[in-house]
Amino acid sequence: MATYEQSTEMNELQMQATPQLRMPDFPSRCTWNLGSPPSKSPHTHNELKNSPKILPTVLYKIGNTPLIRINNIAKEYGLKCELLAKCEFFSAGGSTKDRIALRMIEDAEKQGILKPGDVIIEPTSGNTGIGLGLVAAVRGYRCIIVMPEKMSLEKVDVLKALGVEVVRTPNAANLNSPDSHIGMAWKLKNEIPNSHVLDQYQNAGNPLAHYDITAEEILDQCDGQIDVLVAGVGTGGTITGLARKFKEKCPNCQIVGVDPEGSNMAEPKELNLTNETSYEVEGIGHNFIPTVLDRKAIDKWMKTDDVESFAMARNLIKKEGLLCGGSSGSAMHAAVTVAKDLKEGQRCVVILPDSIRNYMSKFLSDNWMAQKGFLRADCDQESWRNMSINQMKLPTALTVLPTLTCQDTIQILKAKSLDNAVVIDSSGVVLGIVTLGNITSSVHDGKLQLTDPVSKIIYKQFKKVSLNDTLGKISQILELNHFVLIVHEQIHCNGSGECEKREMMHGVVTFTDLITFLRAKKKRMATAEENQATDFKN
Ligand code: P1T
Repeated sequence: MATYEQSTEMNELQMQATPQLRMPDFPSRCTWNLGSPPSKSPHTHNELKNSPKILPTVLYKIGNTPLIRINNIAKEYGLKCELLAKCEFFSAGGSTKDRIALRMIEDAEKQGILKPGDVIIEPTSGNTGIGLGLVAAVRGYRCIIVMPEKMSLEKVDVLKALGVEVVRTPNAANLNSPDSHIGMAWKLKNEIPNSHVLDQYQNAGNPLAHYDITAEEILDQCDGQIDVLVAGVGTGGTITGLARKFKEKCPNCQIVGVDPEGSNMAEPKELNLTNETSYEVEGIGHNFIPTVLDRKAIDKWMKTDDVESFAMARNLIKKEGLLCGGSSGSAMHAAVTVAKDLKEGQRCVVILPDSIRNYMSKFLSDNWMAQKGFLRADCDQESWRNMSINQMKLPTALTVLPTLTCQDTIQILKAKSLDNAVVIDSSGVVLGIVTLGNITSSVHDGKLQLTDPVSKIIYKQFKKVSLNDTLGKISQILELNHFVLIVHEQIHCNGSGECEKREMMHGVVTFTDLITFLRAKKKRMATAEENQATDFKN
């Protein structure tokens, strides 16, 4: 059993007596030694408990996450071993950090540090914040979360929904600066009475939550047989807690830490040499060594980059149905590399720390991936995004007045083999668009009469772009708008020599237009490839 010199008294000291900034890379004074008896531990230890049938609060749904076999990806990489994912996104707050949030709060409550009505402040990349916000909501604490700007808006929105106050800090702020997320948290702690920074970077409850519970769950799920464990490293709490327990209970298990390119935590330090200065994957990597990270417990480090991490996270969603986040992709990418050397009957466990919920507007979005240059070059999606609208060769747009009846509009559209018409008022201002499909289905459903004017069924949400804009931009706009109006500028001069710029409508693009164009393009490319292959054979 582990012993940690970084005792509860030390935490109390940190939180109350010395309210100035506590550096997150303060050297660890933990005295954990392999084989030291539980009686020597200065900490309380929690045990795995069976879940009651009716849960008293949502906090009982923290942890106890499933271990799920990875089938299709393992086959794709030709792995002989068993690949298993510890799916932490099934926890109540959606991440592995729920566990440490509960543990740190319960420890502080037991020590009498945290009292009803107190304020919890925490620097975090977001998930610890959501975990703390969840516990704070149930237990009635005020919670302030300090988070670098890099972290997703989805996390901010979840935090706000939990009633948490969110403070954003610049990404580039130096660790020692009061503007960094850690510096700002301690600054706020100094200003706000009865506030506490539980401090995941130094709090012994962080690795202990994983030593006591997560590790025991995995050992139980694997009947004690684990050959390799792979986990991303942020504070290092997860990997340190797991590694220490595994060193005691399955000592042959190799512990692999995953560190993103641009971070400096991996060893040997040559591994960290790179031109990358920043990375988009959230939650892992730092340019300091957190106090709670025990690098001696890690047998091997692997570096991962954004492209391979997000590609693998998308693969986990697409091929295994696991709705995980970006750092899960980093860990799984490292895992499939390490697991290639494992034999049949061996087992590799990978930690998937959080959920896609945190990244809906980020790596789940093709547009975001394309803008960041993360879509692989061999992916057709990237090439079309850079094409200009000009290349779509749009048909001349048909314009109709809002007073035209639905019946007449249907007839005109059919006669001209068009799918939509732009509705303009008598002065030429664009009011919106009507589509053949929407008019006919609305008439069919009885929501509209053939004699009604088309003004009743206009799609009004649109944005303007110029002919030189890209299809990538169009597709992004079409995610939130009914259509895109393509305009070009003209200089109009009247008889008295006064000139003004006027926007002239060139055409419209709907989602259907874009899809039809892309399908046709794909077909043309396939035919060209086939012809090339035939020529080659001949
Ligand atoms: O902190 P650690 O136990 O090393 O877990 C790393 C990690 C991996 N993946 C994601 C998505 C994470 O959010 C984290 C760690 N997160 C924080 C440190 C935080 O404040 O949320």
